[in-house]
Amino acid sequence: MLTLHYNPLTVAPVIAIVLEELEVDYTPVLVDFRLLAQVSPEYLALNPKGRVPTLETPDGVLTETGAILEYLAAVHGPHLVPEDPFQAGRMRETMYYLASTLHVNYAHALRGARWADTEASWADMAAKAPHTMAASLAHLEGHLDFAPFAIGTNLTLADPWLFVLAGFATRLSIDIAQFPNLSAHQVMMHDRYAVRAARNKGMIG
Ligand SMILES: N[C@@H](CCC(=O)N[C@@H](CS)C(=O)NCC(=O)O)C(=O)O
Repeated sequence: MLTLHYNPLTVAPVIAIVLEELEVDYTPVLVDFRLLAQVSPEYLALNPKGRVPTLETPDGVLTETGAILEYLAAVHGPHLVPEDPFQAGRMRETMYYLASTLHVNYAHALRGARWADTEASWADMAAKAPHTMAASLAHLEGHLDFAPFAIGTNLTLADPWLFVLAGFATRLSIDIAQFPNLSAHQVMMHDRYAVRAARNKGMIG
């Protein structure tokens, strides 16, 4: 049995969507940030980074969205990784970009205290975040296939991740309509059965 520790307003819904895609049974456990549950001793024992998502598996505990996705694909759904090595490389290129650049750009709007100590610095980072986030989205808009999926004609691990993180744009008052490919991808993913299933369980904020 799998247990997913998540918060609906974060990147964690990516994992819920993939679990729904794969029709794998799992137990969702809400990590309530309002109660600072992510830094409770119980949660830190599971994930010392104090972040979501965390997945408890029969093999042990996994953290990091990309690592969890790769595990789920390897165990339950190899079809979510392109067979062609180059296309698989492009999928991971996208995933690493989402994790290390776009998500970090977004976090500067809300989590300045990770990087600086003064309120002026936080305000400066928050003011810059919509610009760096929009630049990341523009990059993805121009470089992914959208055929109709991010990498080619089949859903891959990159799609739910792209869907969730590009969806954060509106929180920074970025008009996603300026990116027609990303907009169409958002609409397509929003209506997918797995996304609706995760949403119905309250796992997507
Ligand atoms: N690199 C991690 C990032 C995880 C992460 O930063 N999660 C955020 C929410 S999107 C979090 O748990 N933040 C809690 C906090 O900062 O207290 C991943 O991709 O899984």
